[in-house]
Amino acid sequence: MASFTLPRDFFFGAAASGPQTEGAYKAGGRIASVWDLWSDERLTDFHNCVGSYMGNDFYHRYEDDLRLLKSLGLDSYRTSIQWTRLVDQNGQLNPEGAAFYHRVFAAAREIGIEVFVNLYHFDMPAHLFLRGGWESREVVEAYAHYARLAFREFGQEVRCWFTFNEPIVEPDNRYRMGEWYPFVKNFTRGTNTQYNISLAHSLAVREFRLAQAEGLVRDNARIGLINCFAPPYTRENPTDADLEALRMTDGISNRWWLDLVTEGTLPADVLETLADRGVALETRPGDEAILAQGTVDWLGFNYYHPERVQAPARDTTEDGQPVFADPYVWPEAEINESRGWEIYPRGLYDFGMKIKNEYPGLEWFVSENGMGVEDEGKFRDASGQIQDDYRIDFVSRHLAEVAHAIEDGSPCRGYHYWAVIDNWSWAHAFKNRYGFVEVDLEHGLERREKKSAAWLRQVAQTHECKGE
Ligand code: BGP
Repeated sequence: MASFTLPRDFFFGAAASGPQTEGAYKAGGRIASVWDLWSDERLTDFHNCVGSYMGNDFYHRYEDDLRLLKSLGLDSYRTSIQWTRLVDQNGQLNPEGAAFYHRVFAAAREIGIEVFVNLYHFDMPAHLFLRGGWESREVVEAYAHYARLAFREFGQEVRCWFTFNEPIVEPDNRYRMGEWYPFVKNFTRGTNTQYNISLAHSLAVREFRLAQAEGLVRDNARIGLINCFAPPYTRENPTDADLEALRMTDGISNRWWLDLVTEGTLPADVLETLADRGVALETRPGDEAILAQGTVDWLGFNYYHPERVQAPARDTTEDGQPVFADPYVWPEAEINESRGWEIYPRGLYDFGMKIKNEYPGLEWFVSENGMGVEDEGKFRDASGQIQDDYRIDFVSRHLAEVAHAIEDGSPCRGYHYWAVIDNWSWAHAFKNRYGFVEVDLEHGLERREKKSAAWLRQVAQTHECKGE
């Protein structure tokens, strides 16, 4: 394991989301989400046919789970409000849903865990999805309305707010690559959903500032955006075409959001290339003024893997969709075989330097980082405990890069590990486990510490790791 020392005033916590933990999908007036729709229609798409219904039962166990996080030395917990739980079919506040989140926030406050609240984690209400989802301006307005209700309902209880988790993922997975329901493979439709999500984000920031100006949100509250800004790389000795692939990959996945949240604009060079390549954005008069309100107070960076690209073998697909880059497999890449993702801790340092140099003054934190491993049962020792030394190695190496970035002047304020307690993960369900704490599906979802939990406790409490 790697050694490092982190600042004293650096927060250390856990990240999760409502739809991946809560379960109780019909309790307390919750309405169906797009994930329930997909699960109802094609349950076999989900690993072991485990659909979106169960989470890890946080809905019933939140007090115990929060105590468990506290006992691990953690000081903060990011989760998301489920739009489907807080707001009913008619766009009105669901009092039972609101009461649940009030209880969760109160329980966290009581034991000294700060809650970070995200408003959207890929979980659109099904009825809005069926009315066009992110392709519809009506849905953009509905999201802004939901955000307004949330800020006003919990504004005195929450200090750290986020509009979206990984806003690039639904455009990519649902509309460009066709991997998630409704399995569309259309670059232009994907880019228009990305554009509409950018408007939705900006409208939510405006709602936040309005509520704060009215005294309904705490003065010291902050709003941010969380994204997986996968640092882009290309091959050594790149050609001009490789560099062009890098520019557009970085432009669409990273600079799009970074410019939006720091300048309130979208990158002109990217918009120009998209227009040249026939990707027509459905803009309306007044959009620029909306986007201008999308600047935030800080950023969350979800980091799992870098993005390596090279010049595409062809410029368009058979059906005429533009191709801007092909994946590049770095011969020296270290791969997490369970997930197929490259392990490259240095990406955290590189991102830290990019922020320091290109977006000076912008504070950030690692909002997700973690290692998902399939079939962890095979690592149990005689006592039944999972011996996950690989997780200690993974996290310590990433934290060493965070410490290095901070030493070199990047304003990184904290670290949240993804899924300290195992949870449900979209179509992969419970295939890859991320937790320092196991959730035993065979024994009533019982929580059991893995070997790495003791290591985490030590590091979270001391902000230090001495290595081996
Ligand atoms: C991030 C998401 C999380 C979580 C994580 C792990 O992109 O924000 O919701 O799922 O990835 O990925 P996966 O579950 O696909 O292995």
